[in-house]
Amino acid sequence: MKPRILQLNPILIPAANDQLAALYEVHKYFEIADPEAWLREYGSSIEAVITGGHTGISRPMLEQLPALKVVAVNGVGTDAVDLAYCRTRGLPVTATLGALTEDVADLAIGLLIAACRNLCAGDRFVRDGQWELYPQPSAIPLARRFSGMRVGIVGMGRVGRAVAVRAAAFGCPIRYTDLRAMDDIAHPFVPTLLELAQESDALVLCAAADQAEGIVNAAVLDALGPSGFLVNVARGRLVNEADLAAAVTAGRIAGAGLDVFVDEPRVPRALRQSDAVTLQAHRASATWETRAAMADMVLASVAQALAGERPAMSLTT
Ligand code: 8YV
Repeated sequence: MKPRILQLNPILIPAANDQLAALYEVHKYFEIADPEAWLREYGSSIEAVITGGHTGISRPMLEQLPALKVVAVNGVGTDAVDLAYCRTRGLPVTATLGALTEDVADLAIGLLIAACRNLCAGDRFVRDGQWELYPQPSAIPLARRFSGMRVGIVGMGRVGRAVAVRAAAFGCPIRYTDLRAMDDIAHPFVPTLLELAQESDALVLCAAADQAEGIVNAAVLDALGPSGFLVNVARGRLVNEADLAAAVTAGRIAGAGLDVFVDEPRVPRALRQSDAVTLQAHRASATWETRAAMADMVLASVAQALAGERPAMSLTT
């Protein structure tokens, strides 16, 4: 009999789904009509869970899966999994470490350029036929230069470092904040987010959200100021969204580029209606190349755990 695995999030790589189906009895939780009844009946036989970084897995669900040998997160964020509880069970929680770094950093820079150069508003202006109606160059306000902007990176992990490399190539002075200064980073460390915001033209959020919620609040946004930009490719809950919406609406910051939100897929109306904000639907890792590499890591983690080995990408065992 094939081991039974539970998938909480779709994997978008057909070859990976074929491999999963060949090796395991795969149950797609998101397609089950009565998931609670299903869990009661089959929970005790599930040996592996595959989930997304944002989706994670709840503690009550983990408690209904006593035979579980691995939680394989198809992503790098593990803030939606109770790692401490998994440690007490000796349960490996794996992530796709390193697989999505480049894509997430690419999108961070893309969002920042889109926000400060008004790319999406410009696109809408042309697409809607407004250019023909208002052909004078004065019809569109001048934008803000990206090259040379003072970039403040919040969270100098893999993604933060990759953002720094890219921003440095645009001649941007870089500073960063994190839980502590890092010996192997030449850029100046700034101990508090508030000071970093004061010293930056753009704040780029690349931090894990395990220990931080609502850290970008009204005070930080006011420190960033009316010519400052915010980019978030990490987790929505790092930002106090009501404070951000108020700051954007009142012009207390210049704009934002956002890939992640507090309550996805719901995005506050004020952000959706603002031309100063460039929005994405949590797409930073969504390329064929990265998702294929992530799926390979997920498959490897499940195979290692079910073979009785410690998965190489385990964060808890
Ligand atoms: C993915 C993410 O979109 O890596 C993460 O933590 O949130 C994202 O890159 C998600 O995990 C895809 O399932």
